[in-house]
Amino acid sequence: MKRDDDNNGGNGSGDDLDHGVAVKSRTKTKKPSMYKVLMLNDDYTPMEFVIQVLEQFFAKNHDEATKIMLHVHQKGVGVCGVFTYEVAETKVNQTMDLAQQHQHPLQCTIEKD
Ligand code: TYC
Repeated sequence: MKRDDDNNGGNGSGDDLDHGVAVKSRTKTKKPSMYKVLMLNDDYTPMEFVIQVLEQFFAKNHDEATKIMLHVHQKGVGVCGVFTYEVAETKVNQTMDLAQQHQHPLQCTIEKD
């Protein structure tokens, strides 16, 4: 999908309509960089806890959460979602805080997409 970034209403020329006066107004918008939240496998965190985290903080349904958890369990690492930096950071903190409260060693990290 093409974006009309130059805030001139999309006439494409960056100026006003054709009345002989060119008035440029251009405010460039930039798409934010996106970041993956990765979940790491360990030998101790219960599978059901990982599924609960994926449902609670990453808005996955039970089937999606189970699939991601099993992928991490088998491959060692998996993607929970892709977010702007602040959102990714919040989800990592929520996950690690809950894991710590339950004394599970679950780890997740952020990686630039
Ligand atoms: N390997 C864990 C177990 O067998 C389950 C697990 C899955 C742990 C994914 C962490 O990110 C994880 N109980």
